[in-house]
Amino acid sequence: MTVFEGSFTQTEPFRFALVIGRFNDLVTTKLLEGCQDCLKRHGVDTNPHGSQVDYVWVPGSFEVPLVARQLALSGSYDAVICLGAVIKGQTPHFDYVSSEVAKGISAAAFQTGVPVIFGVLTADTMQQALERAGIKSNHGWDYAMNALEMASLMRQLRPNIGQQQYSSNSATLAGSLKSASLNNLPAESEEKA
Ligand code: INI
Repeated sequence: MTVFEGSFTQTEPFRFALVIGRFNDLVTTKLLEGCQDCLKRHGVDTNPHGSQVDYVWVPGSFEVPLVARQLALSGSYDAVICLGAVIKGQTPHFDYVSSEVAKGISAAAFQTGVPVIFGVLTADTMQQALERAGIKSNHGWDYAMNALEMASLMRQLRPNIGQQQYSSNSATLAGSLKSASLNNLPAESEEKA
């Protein structure tokens, strides 16, 4: 029998997409910095003009799952990292946004088979959010670690992916997104073949 676990050392072949909510961008830009710092220090080229990381900005956390799912469907990425900050206010908006984004991100991963990292901070106050986005620690770093580990693990669990190298439906993101649909997912039988 075998023990499978992700490593953090062989990051050269990985490609990541980051989806970032602009709402509360004081926090999300800090999460992004932490995330980039971690990826960089593990050998990932985080330059937006490079070949390993693409960045997509959306209005707020509520929009993150739709875009994350579309990116995962493109077949172009080993993991999609979702960054957002939902902060409790005087209205129930917080509850709607936070519950939908959590469900949506989970669904995007399940529906596509691509790791979609839940990097959406929920906090009672802006102060609390900032403490987790750089003042005390930066959860952006942790989300990047989760992405690296899951990317590595999924390659081991689906060894074919190494040879396919995103070839199923994507040469470029633009091209792949046009054709992305659930139909592009490999059938269960193909995956095992
Ligand atoms: N979006 C966030 O990312 N964080 C929040 O705290 C937030 N609150 O509290 O309103 C928020 N709202 C915007 C939402 O994500 C959508 O962008 C908007 O509702 C349009 O669909």
